[in-house]
Amino acid sequence: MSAPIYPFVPYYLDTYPEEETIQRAKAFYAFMNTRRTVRDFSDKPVPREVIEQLLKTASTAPSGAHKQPWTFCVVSNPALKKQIREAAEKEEYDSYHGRMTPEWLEDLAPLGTDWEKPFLEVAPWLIVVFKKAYDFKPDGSKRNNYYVSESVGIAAGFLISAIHHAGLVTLTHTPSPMNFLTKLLNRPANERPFLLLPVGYPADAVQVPDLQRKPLEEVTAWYD
Ligand code: IYR
Repeated sequence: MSAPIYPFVPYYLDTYPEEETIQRAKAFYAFMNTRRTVRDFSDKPVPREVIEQLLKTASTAPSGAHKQPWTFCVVSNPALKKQIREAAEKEEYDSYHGRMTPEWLEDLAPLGTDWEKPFLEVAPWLIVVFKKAYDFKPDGSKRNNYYVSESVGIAAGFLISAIHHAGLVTLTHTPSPMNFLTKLLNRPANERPFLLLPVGYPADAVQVPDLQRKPLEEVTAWYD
């Protein structure tokens, strides 16, 4: 069976005069530039409906051949969060005590991270993003997905932006290796853990490292 052909429909997008376009670009930058990775969470609850809406936004991301090769596993169950924390900390302990190179540890030192991950229990929600290497057809055979990491990375970016827009915080946690998440969340063979995003309110009087972002000149090359 070949894939269905989409009918094409008109697309209407609001566009703006040049000055307003500039103002909108500036305003969005100013907003996004207030986003920070936060590692200390409040245990204040966040309604499930908020998380549902954030995930709908994430799932608007473009993807290779529109395969949408992602599953967002959403964990609020305290016992499961505890299991995830224990398994993540076990891996992280080994990483920080021998698996990471001295150079890597030196690069991380200014951020003050370590193997302990209390946010995995304190944050009201954990979103574990899985990428689908392939899909299953109704007969159980495999159907390929394309640019899976790119697609899921973009969806994760949308999700992080949506979290920020809702006045919530997150961090991109990548315990390594991550296969314990496949087991604990009972995921099928075609899914691989990609990122773990705790979501919640920041802890009272939270602090973040005073880091600077590279200026535009350092991150761009122009070919006029
Ligand atoms: N995954 C570990 C280590 C870590 C690695 C990088 I690169 C970071 O930017 C931050 C942490 C951890 O979560 O602590």
